Amino acid sequence: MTLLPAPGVEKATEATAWWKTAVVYQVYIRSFADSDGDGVGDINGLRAKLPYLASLGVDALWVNPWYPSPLEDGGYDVADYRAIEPTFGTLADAEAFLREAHGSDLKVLLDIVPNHTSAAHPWFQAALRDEPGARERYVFRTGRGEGCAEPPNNWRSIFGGTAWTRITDPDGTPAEWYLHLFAPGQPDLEWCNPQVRGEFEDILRFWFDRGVDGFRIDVAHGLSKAAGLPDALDAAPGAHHTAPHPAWDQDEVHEIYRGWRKIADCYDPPRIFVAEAWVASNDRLAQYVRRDELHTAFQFDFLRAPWRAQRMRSVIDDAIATATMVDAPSTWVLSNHDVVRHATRYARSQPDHAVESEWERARWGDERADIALGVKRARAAILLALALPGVAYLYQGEELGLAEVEDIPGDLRQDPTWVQSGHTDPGRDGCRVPLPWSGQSPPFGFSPDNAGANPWLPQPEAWAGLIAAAQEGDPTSMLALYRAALRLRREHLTGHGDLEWVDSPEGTLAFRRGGLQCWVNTTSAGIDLPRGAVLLSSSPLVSGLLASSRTMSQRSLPPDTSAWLLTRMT
Ligand code: TEU
Repeated sequence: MTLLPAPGVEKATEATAWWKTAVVYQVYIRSFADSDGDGVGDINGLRAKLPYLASLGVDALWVNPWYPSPLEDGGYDVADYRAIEPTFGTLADAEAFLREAHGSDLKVLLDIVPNHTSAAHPWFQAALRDEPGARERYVFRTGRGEGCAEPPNNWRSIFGGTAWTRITDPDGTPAEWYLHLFAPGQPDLEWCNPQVRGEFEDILRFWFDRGVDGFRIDVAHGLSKAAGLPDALDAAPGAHHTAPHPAWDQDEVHEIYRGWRKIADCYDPPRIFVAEAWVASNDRLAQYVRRDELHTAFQFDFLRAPWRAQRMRSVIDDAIATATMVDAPSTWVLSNHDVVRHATRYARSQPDHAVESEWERARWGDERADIALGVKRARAAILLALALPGVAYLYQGEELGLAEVEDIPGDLRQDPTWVQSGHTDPGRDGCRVPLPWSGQSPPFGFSPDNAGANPWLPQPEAWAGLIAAAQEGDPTSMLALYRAALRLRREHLTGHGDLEWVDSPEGTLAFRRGGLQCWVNTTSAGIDLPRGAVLLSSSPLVSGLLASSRTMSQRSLPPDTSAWLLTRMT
C-alpha cells in the first residue's frame, strides 16, 4: 500500500468517492461465526462467510473491536490496539481477512476506541503503580468532601452508577479517583495529553499501513471534556446525550479529528472515518463531518424515530439539510449492537412524536411485542433506508429478520449495563445473540458440529425458521428482499442526487430519486399507488378495482409496506 508524501498531495476526487454512497455491513465479530468451536465468533469464521457477504451486495464491512480485551464490554475495553484478541484469532488471520475481503471487492472498516482503554492496558497499569507521568494519560482527580472520600463531580456512567472509582496507592493509602464514563474497567483517557494524541495517530497508521480502509470512531463525541470537569446540570448523561453535558460534544474535540483527517488523506486511496457521535442535534452532528474532519457520522435520529411517516420525514429533511450544509452524505442506520433490533422496536405501539429514545421504551416496555408486525415494518423500513441519498449501515442479522431476544436469563447476560444498572436495564445482549446459519437447533451452524462449547449467548429455538441456509432459496425471505434491494439500489439509485418529495396521503411518505419513486405506508389502511412499474415491494401489493379508481385497476400499497416504482423521468 503506497503512502503518499506529506501534505500537498493530490486528493482523490471525492465526487464519486465510494464512502458517499456505500452500504456497510456491521460485523459484531463475537456473534458472527465461530470457526474453532469455543462458542465465540472469530476472524476465521468471518473469513469463511465472505462469499455470503459478497453475495449480499454490500460495499464494505465494519468489524467491531477485535483487539486484546478482558471483554468486560464486548471488546470496547481495549488492552492493546495493535494486536488481536486471541479468542478472535491472530494478526496473521486479520491480515489474511483483509486480503480476502479486498479480493471480494469489500472494503474493511475497523473500530477504534479512543475515549478510554481497558483497565488492563499497560498504560493504566502504570498509572496504578503511579509511575512518572502515567496518571496524566487518564482523568485522575482528587475527591471532594471529608478525606476526599466523595467523587470529584456528579457525573454518572452511561451504564449506571457513578462515573468515578477511587484507587489506592501502592502503599495502600486511599488516593485519587479516575473517570470512567462507561464501566470501571474503561478508564477515560486525557486527550489534552500530547502522548495520548500521538499514540492514537500511530495506531491509525499501524492499521492503515496494513490496508484497512477506515475506522468507525467509538464515542467520537466524548474525547474532550469541559475544562475543570464541572458538575452537570443533569448528572445522568443519559444514553443519548441529547441534553448538553460537560462530558460530551465539546468543541475542542474537532481539532483532534482535523489531525486524523490529514493522516487519512495521505494514503492512496484515502482512508475514511465514520463517527459514532450521540449529540443533541444535527447541527452539532454536522460539526463532525466538515470537509477537513470526518467523512460521515451515523444519523441516529432516524434510528430513534418511531414507525410514523411524518416523524420519519421530518428527521430525513433535517438530517439531509444539515449534512448538505457541510457537503457531507447522511448515514442512515436502523440497528446496531447497542440498541433493540428494529424488528422489535417496531413491534410495539408507536407514538406519533419522537420519544427521547424509542428503544429504551421497547427495551423496558412490558407491552407484548407483535413480532410479525415488527418484521413487516422492518421490511418496509429497509426499502426506505436504502432508497435515501447517502450511506446506509446494516447490522448483522437484520437481513435475516432477527428480532431482539428479550428472554435471556439474567445470569447469562454479559452487558455491564445489566449489572451497573442494578438489573433495571436488561442491557444490549438481546441484539448480540450469535447468528443462525444452518441446522434445526442451536448452535444453528454458528459453531462447527460437535463444538466444545455452546454459543456465548443462548439462541432461541424459534430461530430454526430464520436460518440463512433456508432463506437462500426462498424468494419471499428477508434475505431475498435485502439482496434484491441492494442490487436495485446499485442499478437505479447510486449516483443519483437528492430526493424530491412527492405528495402522498397522511401517514405515508413518497419521494423521487432519478427515475425511481419510493412509497412508504406507515398507516393501517391501504393507499393507491401511482402508475409505474413496481421494481420491488416489501410485502405483496394488492391489485384490482379500488374505491378511488372505479374504472381501471390500480395497485394499492398495503399497511406497513414500502414499494419502489420505476416512473418516467418527469
Ligand atoms: O457506545 C457509546 C454509547 O454512548 C452507547 O453507550 C450508547 O449511547 C448506548 O449504548 C445506546 O443504548 C459505544 C459502543 O457502541 C458501545 O458498545 C460501548 O459500550 C461504548 O461505546 C463504550 O465503548
